[in-house]
Amino acid sequence: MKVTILTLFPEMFEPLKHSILKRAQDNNLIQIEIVNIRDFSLDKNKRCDDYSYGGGAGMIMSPQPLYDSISSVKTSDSYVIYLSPKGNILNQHKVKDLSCLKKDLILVCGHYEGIDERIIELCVDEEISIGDYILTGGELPAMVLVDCISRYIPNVLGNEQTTSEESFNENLLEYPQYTRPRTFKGIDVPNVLLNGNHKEINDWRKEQSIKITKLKRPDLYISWKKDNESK
Ligand code: 4FD
Repeated sequence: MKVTILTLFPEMFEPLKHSILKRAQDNNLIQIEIVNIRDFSLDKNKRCDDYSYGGGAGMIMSPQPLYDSISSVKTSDSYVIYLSPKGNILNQHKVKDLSCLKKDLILVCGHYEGIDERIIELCVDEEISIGDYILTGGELPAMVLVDCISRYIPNVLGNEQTTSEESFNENLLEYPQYTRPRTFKGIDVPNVLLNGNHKEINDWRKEQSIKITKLKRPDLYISWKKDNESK
């Protein structure tokens, strides 16, 4: 998979150079290219923002540098995503779809009060939001998107990928997990996890997942129940 990120703040993308995403790039499983929108500005001072027609507080990103930077990286395989609070809310199903169906993503990071609407009309295939809150820019959402999409690229995760997202776990929250020591600050690891009976352990974990989901995320619980009725 190839991901091209268009931004006015390329130095913000340092986190993608570490840990699992570093290894994924070193192994050519994912290619991440950061492009500075400012390099495309035809303005004599390289400005990329301007006042809002109609007035109002805040600056808007100008269409020219955005249009030219997108055009410079776009191919017939590109899927252009604009990270914005108005977008379709990201969830694990969407992540899976993007990772499996698209091989060339272009992520446009807005700043200030957003971008000129004509760029959305002309260039953007989909607007995505990572949740109902406002950030200072689309850079963190772009990194969130790259990170969660990468987990579905074969061989990016060392070993554990399959288990947590497999059928029965879909739409369920994770069960509680423990590691050594057996007792910590007076709290014991549940006995069922120590007896080596894998059927009992799996049953306990499933029961915990269902219980926690029902309690904390009734919306997910309903989706899980629906999915499991039709099977
Ligand atoms: N919830 C998100 C995305 C971007 C962002 C921006 C208009 C502000 C939150 C367009 C206004 C972009 C999100 C930049 N904040 N801030 O995914």
